Amino acid sequence: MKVLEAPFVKGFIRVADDGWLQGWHERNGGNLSYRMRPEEVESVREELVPRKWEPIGTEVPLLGGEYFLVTGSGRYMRNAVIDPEDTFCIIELDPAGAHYRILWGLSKGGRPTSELPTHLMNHEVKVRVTGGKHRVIYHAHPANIVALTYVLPLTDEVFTRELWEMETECPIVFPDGIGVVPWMVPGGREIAVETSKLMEKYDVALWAHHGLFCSGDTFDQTFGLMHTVEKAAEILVKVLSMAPKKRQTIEPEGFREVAKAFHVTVPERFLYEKED
Ligand code: 2HA
Ligand code: ZN
Repeated sequence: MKVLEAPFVKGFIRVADDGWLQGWHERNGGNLSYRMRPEEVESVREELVPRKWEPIGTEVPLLGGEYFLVTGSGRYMRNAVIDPEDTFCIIELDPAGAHYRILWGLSKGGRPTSELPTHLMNHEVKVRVTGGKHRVIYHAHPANIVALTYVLPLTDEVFTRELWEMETECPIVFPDGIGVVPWMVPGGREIAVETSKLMEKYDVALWAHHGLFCSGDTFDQTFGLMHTVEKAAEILVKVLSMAPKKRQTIEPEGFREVAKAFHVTVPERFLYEKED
């Protein structure tokens, strides 16, 4: 099969384009990666031609020998539909998980996203904690959630609780909550280490004054998670813009009832009592 005919590639392009249409990917903002299944690798093998081994910039030994579809450094999500061959690439990792080589894509040259260390370290954590269920890591720059990082305290507890209160579905969509990384220089190992620590317990990591990382098992689920968090953030921005204080909201007991009705566990540390 040709790479561009493969269903997982079509799913990848759809997320890139949907994110662009949402306004989450100004210029070359954001990046996406997908951990391929062995049968997906075999299905496109005819088109895979190895290039040079390059250092990843971190080590991900658990992912040694795995293949990923990943967006390119400096590439624009809005071009995924019209120029897929030059917007992303398929890479293979060496057995130690320290080097990668490109096998397909980035037809005009270049390398995978500058956030490759964060993508791969997040994948490695998720392989371990989900038993390989999660395959998608998605980074975007949605405006409302980023705006909130200038006005809310940068704690997991406050961000989780304030977003949960904005939509009854939130604690069902992300019952584990969301983690917050304070502002750091993007694009390297240090921010990758901090983000992957949060991915041990959350599927959403917020980079202050920058954007969001989401992890999930399918493209639909991962895009839907990003969309839900940003929608809740948009509502919160509207609420904070209308009044200094909420007149009424969903109370801790309400979240406990939702958890029971929808068979999810919501950690009590997010259901703290608020001062008036
Ligand atoms: O430009 O989003 O974080 C790609 C990015 C870097
Ligand atoms: Zn970014």
